[in-house]
Amino acid sequence: MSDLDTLKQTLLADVAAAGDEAAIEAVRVAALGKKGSVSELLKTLGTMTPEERQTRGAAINALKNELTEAIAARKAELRDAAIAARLVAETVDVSLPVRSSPAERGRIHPISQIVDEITAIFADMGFSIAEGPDIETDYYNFTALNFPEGHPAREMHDTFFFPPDANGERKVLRTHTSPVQVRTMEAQKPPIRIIIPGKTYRQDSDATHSPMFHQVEGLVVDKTANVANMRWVLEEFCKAFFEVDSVTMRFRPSFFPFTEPSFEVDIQCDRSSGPIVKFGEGTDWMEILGCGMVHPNVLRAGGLDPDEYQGFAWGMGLDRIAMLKYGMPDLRDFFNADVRWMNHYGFRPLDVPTLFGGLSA
Ligand code: 2NM
Repeated sequence: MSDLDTLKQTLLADVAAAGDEAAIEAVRVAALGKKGSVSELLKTLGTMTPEERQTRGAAINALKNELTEAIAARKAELRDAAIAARLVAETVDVSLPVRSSPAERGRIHPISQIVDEITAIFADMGFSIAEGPDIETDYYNFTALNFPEGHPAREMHDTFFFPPDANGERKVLRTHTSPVQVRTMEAQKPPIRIIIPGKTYRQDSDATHSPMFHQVEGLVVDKTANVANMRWVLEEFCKAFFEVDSVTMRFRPSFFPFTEPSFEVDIQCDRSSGPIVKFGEGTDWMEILGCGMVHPNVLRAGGLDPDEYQGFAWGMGLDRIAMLKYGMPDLRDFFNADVRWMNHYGFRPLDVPTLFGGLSA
């Protein structure tokens, strides 16, 4: 075999063995580059006799042409293979299910849903929302609300106290949202129609009590507000909230420092059909809220003259109501941040409660 045949065999084997586009380019440079093996042979053409050039020269040129073609063909092959591999790797299976958006997967906590429902009901009656700080002064949480110093009702609330500050003042975690009513009376002229949803705190923890819980309170102040108005507002609220056409309510005399007279309100219900209570009918009574006419001392604390203005107010705990409305057995589950519980009891973010849509539709 001639030296040219041997070189050709070697180079064609290299071409066939090149596994990617970089490898085939390396083969090309080694053979046909400036100092490549075939290029070196081509340089010898000038030193040949005319006879040599016709035989050996032609053979060298044939080798060059054959090799050039082989390299081009292998290059094309490798490029096609690379494209085919990319197409396989980058395939999108359009028949796979789409992952749902965060707005679909997320859930509204039942307490937030209840607040939204209650807000929708009272907004429809012309109330606005008021809010205030969770950390309150002793004055707004107790004194302004007609809890005298040393009054046993201060202990009744099982208050969380902060350590005294530099001035000896001891802040508290508010035990009710009522401080917001006083702050609103100070800031705003009657007529006042507000509801106050928020977190409240008392040292108490079992299946039906959490040290952090939720209230919605309400306040109406004008020149003629009276018990009959209060009764109508609360009845309309209960019908809308429990989604029934009529309710039977019972007002029992009670005591709160901030109202006089004071009442506890029961609603007729039916507990015979399991954990979800039916409201508005049946033979049982369930306490759902406290209310009363705002005490003159509280109006005074709010900067209002009790001989000119009168008001009524009420308060209800949301957590227990949510448990009863949605059939949840243990209050402590509310605040465990367990995603399985949220998926079961939570509400879809885009199902916003409205009165015209039916609250829970
Ligand atoms: C209740 C029951 C009865 C109430 C009173 C006031 C204020 F500040 F206006 F006097 N706010 N909330 C009130 C009255 C709250 O919760 C069971």
